[in-house]
Formats: sequence, structure tokens, C-alpha cells
Amino acid sequence: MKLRIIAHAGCTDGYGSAFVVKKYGKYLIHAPITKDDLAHAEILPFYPGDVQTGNFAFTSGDIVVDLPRPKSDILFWCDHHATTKPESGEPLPQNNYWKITPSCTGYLLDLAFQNGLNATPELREFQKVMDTIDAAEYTPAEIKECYYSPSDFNNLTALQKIHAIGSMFNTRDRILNLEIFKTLLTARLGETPLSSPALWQLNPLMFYRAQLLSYQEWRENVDTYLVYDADAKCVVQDDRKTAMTRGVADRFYACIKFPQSSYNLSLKPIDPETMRLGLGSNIFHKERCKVDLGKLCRDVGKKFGTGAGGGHYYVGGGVIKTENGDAGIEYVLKKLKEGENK
Ligand SMILES: [Mn+2]
Repeated sequence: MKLRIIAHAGCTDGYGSAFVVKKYGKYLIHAPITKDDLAHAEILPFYPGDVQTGNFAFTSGDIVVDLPRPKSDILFWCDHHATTKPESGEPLPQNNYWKITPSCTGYLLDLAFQNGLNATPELREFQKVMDTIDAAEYTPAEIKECYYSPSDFNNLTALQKIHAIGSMFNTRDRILNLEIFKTLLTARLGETPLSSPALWQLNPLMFYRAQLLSYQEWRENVDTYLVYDADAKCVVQDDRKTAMTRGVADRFYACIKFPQSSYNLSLKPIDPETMRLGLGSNIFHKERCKVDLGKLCRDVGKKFGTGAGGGHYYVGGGVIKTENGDAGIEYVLKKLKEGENK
């Protein structure tokens, strides 16, 4: 059977999810598929909007993970985003899974464990760090370890190792990122990415060293225009205010620089017509988050874009039209302020 694994592009959890279905699919997919089918599955990195717009023709051999559920029948679907919750009353068909969990990778591993996969210490460790990364459950010390230079590159923790792998498909070149994402999943897979020889031969440390320098460069540039809106308790990063974006975005910098904040909002031009709006809560103070940010982003995508938007309670994103940039920011800040006064 011709299989395709369609996973969340540019996302470490998307990568981890694709890894788990490819390696342990026989514990997950109830269908007559062989090890060979899985080993030869084509890898397609997609963004959530690619599924939501409905322009892609899915087939009955498609495995979709960490992404919204396609409208047509596919082989297997698993997701953990609040905004992709299936309508209530509609029972999910076989091989379809949805639940709010810290990471989709961790959810898939739990399903595989239930079906007889032996939960080895390495698999457990992989699951734990994927949950930390995707649910942003880092301690401030872990953020320092993963986003600033580690004291010892030769003795990375499991968390740092996964960051090093993620750095390979988070360069400034989108096409290269997609190619690396596919290549990492096409090579022979070890027990987990932490110990896959083919992957570590590609020298993730080289990418990670560069990424950490790129984070630093980005932080220095963003310092010139990152502002704090005290009324909305929100840090605002409007990339239209910089002539040139430099380095690679450190998505938790706002929480480090403005510890008093509850939220952070970013607006990034994608092309002349569209911009990406990202919204997150302060990861060290999630208790301050009074608004369902995934839902708000879904509204924003519908109201100011062409419909792409969603996420989790504590973090979300969406695509808006360039001409709606100011209105999108204003709307979000207004909703955050209303949340404070509720
Ligand atoms: Mn995820």
C-alpha cells in the first residue's frame, strides 16, 4: 500500500509525530500495512493552513499527524490541538485520534504503549522532552540551556539534543527546511531521534551552534522595537517596524525580557499579501492567561484573513491579510484587555 506521512512542517512535535508513526506505525494503525510500506512512506511537511484551505487532494493512504483533520477519508489521523476538536456527537472513525495532550508525539507514544509497544527508558525520556517542548513547560533554567549557549556542547541533555535536531529544519531557508525535515525522516530511524545514527551523522551540533548565534543576533535586532503594552499585559513584536529581520526568532525571548507580561504577540510578513500573527502566554506564568488564545487566533484568522488560524489554550497562530495588520493587533489587544476585566 502506498503511504504518505503528512506532518506539521517546521515543528519539532510534527517531526517527532512523523518519527513515531513511521517507526511504530504497526502499534498505531489498524489496517493491513507492512513494515515496508511504512519504511517507504513519502514524507510531506505541511502547515495547518495547507489542510484547512482544503485545496490538497488527500487519499486513503494518508497518515496525518499534529495537523487539522482533512475533510476526506484518510488512513490515520492524530492531533492534540484544542481548535481541531471534532464536532461533538460525531463519533470518530477507526484510526482517528484526538485528545488535548502536551504533545502529539507523546500522545502517539501512549497509544502505541497501550497497544503493546515496550515503554523503554529511552522512549519515556523522548516522550518527556517532547511534552516539555510542545507544551512550553520549560523552567527558566531550561530556557537558558536550550536558547543560549550551553556550557558543554559535548554533553547535551536530551532536551538540548532535541533542540539540536530541531535547529536542522529551522534555518532561514524555508525550502531547505522542508528538504531537511523530509531527509531526517527518510533515513533509517533508530529507537528515538536521540539515538538515530543516520541522523547524528548529519552533525546536528553544527546547525545548533549556528542557531544559537542566530538567536542572539535576532534578540539584538528585536530589542530595537519590542514593546510592552501594559494595559493588555502583552509584549508586541511588530516585524513591520524593522527594515530587515535578522537571525532566527527566539520565541520565548519576550517572557525573559518582560517577566511582568502575561502574553506576547508577534506579527510577521509572509509575502506582500499575507502576514502571520502569533500569540502566546508567558510560559513561566500560564496562570495569568485569561483568554483562550487558540480560539482567539481562529477568530482572527476568520475575521482578518482567509480562515487559517487556531492552536491551544495557551498559544495560537493565524494568517491575516497584510492590509489588516493594524486592525488584527488592535483586535487582539482589545480582547486581552477584556479578559483582564472579566
Ligand atoms: Mn504539536
